Amino acid sequence: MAPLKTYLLSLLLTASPLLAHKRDLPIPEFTQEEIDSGAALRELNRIAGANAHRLFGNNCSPATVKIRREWRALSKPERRQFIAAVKCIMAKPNTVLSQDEVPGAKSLYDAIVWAHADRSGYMHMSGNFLVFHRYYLHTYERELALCGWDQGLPYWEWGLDVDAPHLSPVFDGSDTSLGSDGAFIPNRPPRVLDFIGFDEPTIIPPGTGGGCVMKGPFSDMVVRLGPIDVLPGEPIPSHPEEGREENPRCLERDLNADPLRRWNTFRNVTELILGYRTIREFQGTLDGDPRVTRESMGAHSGGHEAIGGIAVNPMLSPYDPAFWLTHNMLERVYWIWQLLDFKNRQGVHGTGTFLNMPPSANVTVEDELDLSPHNGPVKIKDLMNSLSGAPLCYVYV
Ligand SMILES: *[C@@H]1O[C@H](CO)[C@@H](O)[C@H](O)[C@H]1NC(C)=O
Ligand SMILES: *[C@@H]1O[C@H](CO)[C@@H](O)[C@H](O)[C@H]1NC(C)=O
Ligand SMILES: [Cu+2]
Repeated sequence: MAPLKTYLLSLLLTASPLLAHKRDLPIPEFTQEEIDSGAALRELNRIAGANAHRLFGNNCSPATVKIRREWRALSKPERRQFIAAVKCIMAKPNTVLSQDEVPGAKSLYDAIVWAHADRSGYMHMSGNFLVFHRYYLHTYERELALCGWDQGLPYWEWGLDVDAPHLSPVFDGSDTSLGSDGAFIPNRPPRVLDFIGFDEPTIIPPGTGGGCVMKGPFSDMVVRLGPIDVLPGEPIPSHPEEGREENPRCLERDLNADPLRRWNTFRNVTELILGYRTIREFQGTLDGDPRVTRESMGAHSGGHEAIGGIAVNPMLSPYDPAFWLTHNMLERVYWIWQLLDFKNRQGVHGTGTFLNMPPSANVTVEDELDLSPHNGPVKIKDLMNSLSGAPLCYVYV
């Protein structure tokens, strides 16, 4: 095993007498300062990792487990290697998705984005939401491995960047970032988001960009599919008719501290993990589900709005290479939450359609998720343990 991996695993698994523990570790009381500084979240991640050690299945071991780290924990050569793997997926021709169906899907990356667009109404605001994105990230991680990045998918720790996302090592425009902010477009109106089920619209002031990503690795990226307009106040559909042709344009971004401060601080994330015991409340709160909360947005949309540009389109958001890092942070929050009480947090909640429109049956863990043509069907219950090896095999540090 590589020395770095050995070291990270020792941090994760040798919480000394804890290796012998059979039950989940107790959760300590945290001070407000520990919560606001991120120390509490770090400790919760450590406890989750210690609880996880007994869950290794046959096809996943300390030697093979992928360690998902924060972007800043990667060395600069590692960041460059990761970026090269993303570009490799973008450079591979699409050989999986039918050209009759989606003529504009020229690259493998386009085809992966379409897998999200085509299922949008079925895995947003539905019982599939967390587990679908879990499987989607895993599938992308597998493609990255085929492109030379065989480590865990990195994540973006929002709490470190709530004041200035454009200065974040994720977005600073250096050759070790995912590219800069978009070019600044002045005098834009705020976004007025009329979410279904809320009386008042949610107002997001414009961010610091708005135009094409200017500097760094993805300033020359070509976005091909879309646009697909999602009408305000209407449910998000699946199988969109439009947006299937090739329509080359730049990657747009509009980095924005405002949503991060409102929904993605260390306090917000820590309260999400500690404040809710059922999957209904936990998922409903992080996703601003009107059936569960009076807060029209949560950490999920907050992460998208903080990136702006195509990342706020519920169908095409995976076009932004940062989509994978913000969703991986959300997945980390779900992973920690689950592992703090693993045996009681095995369920899903909700039906199989966006806000149950049109009405559909409750999703159950016996149902299958399908990611064709990128990955095979998998039972939701087989996505509950990230260490089963069937198919998942990762931890967060
Ligand atoms: C998120 O946390 C910040 C402080 O870190 C707080 O001001 C804000 O009200 C929180 N948002 C929610 C929805 O609780
Ligand atoms: C679906 O789930 C809801 C909430 O858990 C429950 O009230 C309802 O009875 C379920 N519907 C069916 C058809 O099982
Ligand atoms: Cu999504």
